[in-house]
Parts: sequence; C-alpha cells; structure tokens
Amino acid sequence: MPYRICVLIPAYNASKTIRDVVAGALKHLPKVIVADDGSTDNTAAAASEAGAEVIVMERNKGKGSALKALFKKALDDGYDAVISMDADGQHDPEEIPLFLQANSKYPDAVIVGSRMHEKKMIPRARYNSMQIARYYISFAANQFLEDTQCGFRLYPLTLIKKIRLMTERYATETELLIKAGDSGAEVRFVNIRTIYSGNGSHFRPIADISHITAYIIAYLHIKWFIEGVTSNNPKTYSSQCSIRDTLCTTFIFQTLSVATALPATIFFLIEYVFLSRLITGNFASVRKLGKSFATITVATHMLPVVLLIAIAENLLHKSGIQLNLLDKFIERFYPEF
Ligand SMILES: Nc1nc2c(ncn2[C@@H]2O[C@H](COP(=O)(O)OP(=O)(O)O)[C@@H](O)[C@H]2O)c(=O)[nH]1
Ligand SMILES: [Mg+2]
Repeated sequence: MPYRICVLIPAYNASKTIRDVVAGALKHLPKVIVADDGSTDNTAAAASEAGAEVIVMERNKGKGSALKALFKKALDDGYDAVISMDADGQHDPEEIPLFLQANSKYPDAVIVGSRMHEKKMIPRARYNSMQIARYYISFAANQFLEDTQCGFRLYPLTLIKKIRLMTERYATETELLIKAGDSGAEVRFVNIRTIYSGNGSHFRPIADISHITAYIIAYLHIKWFIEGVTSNNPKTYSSQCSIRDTLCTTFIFQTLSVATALPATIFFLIEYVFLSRLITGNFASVRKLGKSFATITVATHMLPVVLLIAIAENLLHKSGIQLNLLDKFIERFYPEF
C-alpha cells in the first residue's frame, strides 16, 4: 500500500480565502478535507467548489473540535499522515513540499512549521508570549520546540491514534505537541514564511491564552509530580491513563494548579535536589534536557515581573515613551535550549 497523506483545514468564516488555500493544496496532494465549523458565510460552498471534501458542523465549536473531527475522518478513510493548515491564508500551500520532504526523512515525527526565524514579521506581544509558552511547552514535550503555536503541521496518524485529545479551541494544538513529545515522539521543524495577512483572527487573547496556560501548568504539575518520585522516567504520557487526561482539563484542578504554580516549583525544586539522593534520575526529562530545576523555578517566579513590565511598558507607550525592556528580559529568563 502506498503511503497516503491528505490536507486537513479547519475553517470558520473563511469564504474570502478558503478557495485559494484549497486550490493551492490540491496542487501538491490529491485530497483536501475542510471542516466548516458553523460558518455564517459561504465557506462550505467555496471550499467545495475549489475541490475539497467538506464536513459541515452545525454549530461553531472551535478549532480543536474541528481538528478532532478531521483526524477522525482521515483515520476512517485510511490515511497514513495528515497536513493541517489554516483557512485564512496565513499558510502558503506552496510550502507543502517542505513537510513532505521532512516526512519522507522522518516518517515518525510530527513536522511543524516555524516562523520564529522571522521575528520582525510577528507582532511583538504575540512573539513575546510565544517565547514564554514554548519554554514551558518544551519541558512538557521533553524537547525544545521552536514554534508551538503554528497550525501548519504534518502529523503521522499512527501517533494521533495514541493520543486522547481533551481540550478545545486553540489549546488542542498545544495539547497535541505536549502529548506527542511526552509519549516519546520527535517533533521537527521546517522554516516557513510568516504571513500576517490582515484577514482578522478569532483568537481571543485573554480567554484563549488563559485556557492554554492553565492546561500547560496543570499538565506540568502532573508530569513533574510523577517524575519527581520515579527513576529515569521522562516519557510520562499514555492515553491508557484516562484519569490523568480528565484531571488536566478539570476546572478545579487547573485553577488549583495556576494558583499554586509558584510554591509548587519550589516544592519540585526541593524534590529535585534532595529526593534525587533516594530516587536517582528523578525529573529525568529536565535532566535529559541539560536543565536544572533552579532555572525553571527562577523563570516561574519571574512571570509576575514580566506581567508588571508589560503593563508598565504599555502605560509608558500611551504617554509617548518607548521602552523596550521586555524582549531582553524574556530572552534572559525563557531562552532557547
Ligand atoms: N473550524 C474552526 N476553525 C477555526 C476556528 N477558529 C479558527 N479556526 C482555524 O484556525 C485558523 C487560525 O485561527 P485564527 O483565528 O486566524 O488565529 P491566529 O491566526 O492564531 O490569529 C483559522 O485560519 C482557521 O483555519 C473555529 O472556530 N472553527
Ligand atoms: Mg489567522
């Protein structure tokens, strides 16, 4: 059987752009499936006219739900891998071959588009939050991840089958990277163009960032709790443990995790330093990455400071004073590794 790959596009009110995205993708792969997620414009008709198969979802449920429906469809249709793309023109279909080439070299890896090499093209606040997010998501995924927020990706479906997705909206793509990495998969990157097309965004900065942040912290608390008391155990995710999956998305657990994030890192630091005498190789993922818990603890305690600097810079900016402390601060405490 030949290796089959299709393109998946979650779409919501994207009638202006979906036609070109579908037509562009069909130049490189024979099958494009679009999930029209309760759009109120003619996204579904435009996608279908351009040659895509369209799954129509009655009510808008967000990108995560659409992705889950698309994965299910691709699995049912017997594909081996899928390429996900945004519907709004931010991903250039001409770059699909980059993913195909990477996939032929690394068939078991998730391949993610990275825009981080084009810092100047990304709005500053977005870039800064992406740097902080990737610092923590990298720890959760057991490897440094260049760009954690790009939706242009290739996923082998054998891997998707092993992951239970629990989150909604934009958090699902973060959950995918974390669970793929923490179950032992490799995540590789290909540089893609950064396109901010001015087609608007459905991303709600406060609600969606809070949602993603709460998930990451809840996940890391459970991961570090397990790793703190186990020896040489860096890969902690398995879909067989459904209780853990449920806990990570439970509102009370997420709230408690966020509220205790600062003292919890100190607790983990103590475990990292002292418990390691009894349990050799505890916090295996952190050690494997060549990091110490001391740096994570400092970084986490700097988060309220980052927030204060961001607020101060904003206020000063409004009074005409341009200050640029934040970028250096973030590079110092949330570096690449
Ligand atoms: N199916 C579905 N897709 C969505 C929804 N919101 C966003 N998307 C998809 O996710 C992509 C990125 O969303 P967008 O709002 O542009 O976020 P941004 O590019 O990160 O600012 C869009 O191009 C759509 O493909 C939604 O509610 N439902
Ligand atoms: Mg967009």
